Amino acid sequence: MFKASIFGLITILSTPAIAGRINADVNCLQGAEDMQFDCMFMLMQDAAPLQGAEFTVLPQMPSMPMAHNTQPIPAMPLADAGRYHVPMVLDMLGEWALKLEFSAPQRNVVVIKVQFPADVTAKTPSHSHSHTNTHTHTHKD
Ligand SMILES: [Cu+2]
Repeated sequence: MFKASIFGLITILSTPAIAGRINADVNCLQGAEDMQFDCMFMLMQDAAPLQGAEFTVLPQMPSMPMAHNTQPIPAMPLADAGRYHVPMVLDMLGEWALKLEFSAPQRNVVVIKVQFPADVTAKTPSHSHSHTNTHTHTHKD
């Protein structure tokens, strides 16, 4: 028992610093076409802009899980640190959950709910478990 806890402590100390949760803000602007939106994601991790992230965005409608056949859209990094652009074409307005699936800097999933078109800015919910769709979105304007 004693040996086990010492081993555990050593393991924790020798593990490189574990990166914190990714916080995402999104601001979607009306694009040139009616149902086209230009979404700008601002990513933070460990209180710094997250650079070099690789992720896709899958728009889903929580109220109609099977109704929309959407595909993940790759995010393109912008010159500003921690900012990424994702062009999106939706086939319906309403509440969408944008599922960010990260492959770098580590595998991670973050979900942001956005109301199109009424509310074009949204933040990650303030608690974790962001890979589930059970949380509610609170606005912090
Ligand atoms: Cu729908």
